[in-house]
Amino acid sequence: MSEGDETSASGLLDRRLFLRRGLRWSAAIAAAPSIAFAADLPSDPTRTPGQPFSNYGQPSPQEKATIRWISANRAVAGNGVSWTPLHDLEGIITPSGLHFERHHNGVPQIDGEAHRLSVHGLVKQPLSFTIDALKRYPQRSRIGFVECGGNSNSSWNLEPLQTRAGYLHGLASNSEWTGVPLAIVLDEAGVDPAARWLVLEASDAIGMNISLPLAKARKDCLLALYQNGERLRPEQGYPLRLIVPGWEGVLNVKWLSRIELTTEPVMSRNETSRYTELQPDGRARQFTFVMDVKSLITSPSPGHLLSEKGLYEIRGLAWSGRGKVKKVEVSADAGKTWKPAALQGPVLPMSFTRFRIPWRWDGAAATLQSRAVDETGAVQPTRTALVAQRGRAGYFHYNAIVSWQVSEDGELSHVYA
Ligand SMILES: Nc1nc2c(c(=O)[nH]1)N[C@H]1C(S)=C(S)[C@@H](COP(=O)(O)O)O[C@H]1N2
Ligand SMILES: [Mo]
Repeated sequence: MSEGDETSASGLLDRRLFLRRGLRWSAAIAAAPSIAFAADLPSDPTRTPGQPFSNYGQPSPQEKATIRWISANRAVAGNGVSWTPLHDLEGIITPSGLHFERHHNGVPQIDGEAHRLSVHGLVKQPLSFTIDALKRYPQRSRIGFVECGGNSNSSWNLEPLQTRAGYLHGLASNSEWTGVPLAIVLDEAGVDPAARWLVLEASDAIGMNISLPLAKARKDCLLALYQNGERLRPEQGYPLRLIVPGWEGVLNVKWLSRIELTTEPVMSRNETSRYTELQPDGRARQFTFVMDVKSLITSPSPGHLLSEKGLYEIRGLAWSGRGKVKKVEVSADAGKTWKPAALQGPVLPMSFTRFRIPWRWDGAAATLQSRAVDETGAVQPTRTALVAQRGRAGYFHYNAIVSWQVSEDGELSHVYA
């Protein structure tokens, strides 16, 4: 089927159909999902005043099922994750209260006034910054994702796990981060030409530490103070965290307190025993910093129900640690045929990108998939290709195509296709 065809055999429609023809959904579907304006609209329920003002707003109580899903490791206090409910969210910004969490030892309660960031090691002048001092430096904002290197790791399992899309792939969230470019602070301290690495260290109980190449630190990293316009949430690293665009979540050190310039990586737990894995040829993958191109359909997805045949908008998210998303294609027949989805702007580098495509469901069983391509030409692999390349010992960096099966009853489940 060519791109211009209105409907392919799998029911996917041209992504621009509605824009171009100015069609209304109700005109395009047999049974319109809307109901005509009727006389039985509820009457004005009350004339008494509503709720009072509040100092800090909360979601509607009716949305109480839109929550992070917590999987805590009971053996170590405060070690575990909570997942972003990607299947309930729209657009590209993750609300701060739903940003996924990965803590190794809980959320420390840090006094922002007493907190210091020290920069030392291979520098001309070791420096110590208060948060107030950092706030006086020039700041930048960037919208981008943080994704844990272990996101989606249950998909390495032999059987597909049945849960909501966000609880499979939601160790990834997207925010507007604002703070001081790390390069400015490094220049202030004067980096010794022998330095190649930064060792980052945090103020949580575990004293998390990890190494970052100097070139990346200078290129685009931010000492973030703000998230979605307000100061960082404690769970996201208040009062100061590092943002390392497009790279593994673990490098985005929260509660950041120390930066040491060195010639070599420190070889901490997070870059040796973790985030390192054996490949089929017996060699280990280490320092696999960049998060690869990835996408998934967030709606419809498991837990949603297609209540009747007819027209649906397939919606999803795509992102790449290498730059912008260039193309997302969608299949409704398990990958036999593909149709390009519309990318909703802004399409930003190293950020979630929202895609959409109309689909006419004929009531038969179908398998929905999305496949993203980034601006470097990297293509999201099939699960079979990823497992063939990486073997069965994989744990990190799972980015294969995700498949949702639609049953004749309109229920969705997770399958490997
Ligand atoms: N100090 C500190 N920084 C940390 C961690 C931590 O446990 N302690 N976890 C890391 C990991 S593994 C990830 S994936 C990201 C998660 O960031 P988030 O909790 O804001 O989503 O933070 C990183 N920074
Ligand atoms: Mo992580």
